[in-house]
Amino acid sequence: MSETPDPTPGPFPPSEAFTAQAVGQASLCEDAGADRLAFWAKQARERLTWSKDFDEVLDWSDAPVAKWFVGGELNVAYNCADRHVEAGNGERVAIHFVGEPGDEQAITYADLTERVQRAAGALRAAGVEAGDRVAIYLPMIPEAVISMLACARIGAVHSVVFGGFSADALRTRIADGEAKVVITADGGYRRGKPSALKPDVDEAVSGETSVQRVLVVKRTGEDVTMGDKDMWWDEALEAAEPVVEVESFDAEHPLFILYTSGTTGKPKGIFHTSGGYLTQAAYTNAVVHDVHPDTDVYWCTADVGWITGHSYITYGPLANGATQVMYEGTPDTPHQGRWWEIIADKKVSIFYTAPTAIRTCMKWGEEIPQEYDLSSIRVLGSVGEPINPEAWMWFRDVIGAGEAPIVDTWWQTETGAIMMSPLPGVTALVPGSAQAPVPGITADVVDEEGRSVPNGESGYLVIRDPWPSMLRGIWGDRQRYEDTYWSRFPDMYFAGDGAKRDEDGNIWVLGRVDDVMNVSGHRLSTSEIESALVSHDTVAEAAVVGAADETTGQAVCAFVILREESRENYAEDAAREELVQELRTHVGRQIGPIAKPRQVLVVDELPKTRSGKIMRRLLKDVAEGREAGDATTLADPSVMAQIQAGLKK
Ligand code: 6R9
Repeated sequence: MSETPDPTPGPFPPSEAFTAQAVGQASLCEDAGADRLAFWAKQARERLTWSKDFDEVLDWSDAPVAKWFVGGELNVAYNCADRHVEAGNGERVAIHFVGEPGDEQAITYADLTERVQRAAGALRAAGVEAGDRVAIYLPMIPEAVISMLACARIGAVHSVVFGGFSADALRTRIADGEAKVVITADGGYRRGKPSALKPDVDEAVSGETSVQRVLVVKRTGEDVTMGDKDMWWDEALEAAEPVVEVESFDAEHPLFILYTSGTTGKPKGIFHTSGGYLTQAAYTNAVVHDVHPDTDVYWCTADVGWITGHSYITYGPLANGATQVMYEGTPDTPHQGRWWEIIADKKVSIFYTAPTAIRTCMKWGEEIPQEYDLSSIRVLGSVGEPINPEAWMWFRDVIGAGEAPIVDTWWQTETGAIMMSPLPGVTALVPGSAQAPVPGITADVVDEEGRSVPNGESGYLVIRDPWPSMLRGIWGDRQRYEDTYWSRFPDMYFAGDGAKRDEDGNIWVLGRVDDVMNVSGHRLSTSEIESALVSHDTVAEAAVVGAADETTGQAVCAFVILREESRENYAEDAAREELVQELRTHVGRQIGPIAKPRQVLVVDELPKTRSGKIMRRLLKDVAEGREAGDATTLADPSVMAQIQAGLKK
């Protein structure tokens, strides 16, 4: 690296050697440019096995709900498991599982197929039929992937709920999707200790519920209470008749629901279907991550509870027949070199992670990864939030030996698969920018009126044409789907992100333009956390902002006003500090630990406009330690001075 940091490092063109072997070649862009629908039809036919070919590529007559590969039929689980065995690759490892305590499993495609068939049988025995919903609440263990594929095998719709979410969050997601069965575990390992999951499920399915059966994987062996609905996973699989037959489902058969934060308090059940989703997941995993299934070892560090885990652990890599690493725990257990140790041990060649993790590793120091042999690495990827050029350069220099291409992939739960990214064998890389839509996708940056902005200007990120893995809606709420994504600009999908087009035409995603925060690459809604805060007895009103944070990108900062009757009780510093800790824990319990505010500031007033809208922009200034900006539209302009004076006390 140079002595004085170059403000705009790069661009870095691919080496000739890399380009020569790359899966994604420049011809992709030409093909997609010449005939977009024919291009997608080709991807669908070449990458997937259909039991019945489709007769129409796209039906957009019910816009904005698309139908892709109309008339086609397939089985998603067969595409991710059985067919690789049939092709003679049954002995290839599908998943190298590494548990946090150090236990390992090498699961071949033959093993995976068998375990999925048995799990599908257990679901059937539990009364699950095609179209029924199954909630999956598991740690990062192979059963998470196996359960998802077991659902797909029999046409059931999975709804994976991140294991870090609370019982309350699980309950609302179960209720919204009316799940019939829950798949969970006694617990998982987290930071060197067993962390229980089953008690949260017990709470979530207590009282009135749609859930008829709970299947419990034994992972930690800790004591759990087994009630009437509960059955051990192993016993259920043992007793069940494996589902060996491969049933065909329509290309538009529902595959999963995944909840994500919106601008209102109620999480949105993003709904995806089969043929188009799997096509784009497989295609992007192949051409963006440059996966060569017979030689590469791929590792995506996401949790299956997020869309990244769905598309780039379960569906994309397994559809491609790749070998991947799956790791249960945190990067610093038992030591801060754990990830690099796994890379060296398993000879990981493609490593896909999040900027927040990269920045954390930077903080721990480059001596740690330098102790390990990372020479197997040849492609690096980033997802979840903008990656700052410093982190990009560190990632490439320290983890990628100064050579590995980095693919900065922009996409969303809603888009289902990668939408923008450089192609590692084609694009000259610009650190910090997702650069351009992948071939087949039409993204644009537009102004308030929906006109493309010229180079050098900023605007809103939109997608102009339907794409195969696009969401088909919000579960049970078509109107909300149309309002949220299709009302801001006519005939264009509005992603909720701001973006800039630089002088060379590269697109830089700037972050959300709505009330959604991005903490460590996880989406959180300000209003959801605000509702959690006001549900506490002492809180009258709350305002939450995402403040810039060096490691997590954004951090949750909350401003609360206490109820009249509580004020006196918390006038003293010590009592107030105790309350602040209690409120943090309260949010953690209501939503999940990731939503815990970094800071809770007790204030007497909140800055509001005359129409009563909280001016979060001003609170953000305070949370980020700046002098508050223009406060002239406040109903009471002295409020900001009061807040700042109060905080200095
Ligand atoms: C895959 C995923 C989506 C939001 C998205 C944007 C941000 C994701 C990004 C990025 C800049 C990238 N985001 N990738 N911003 N550069 N490469 O993260 O899905 O959890 O739904 O979040 O994340 O703000 O709108 P999801």
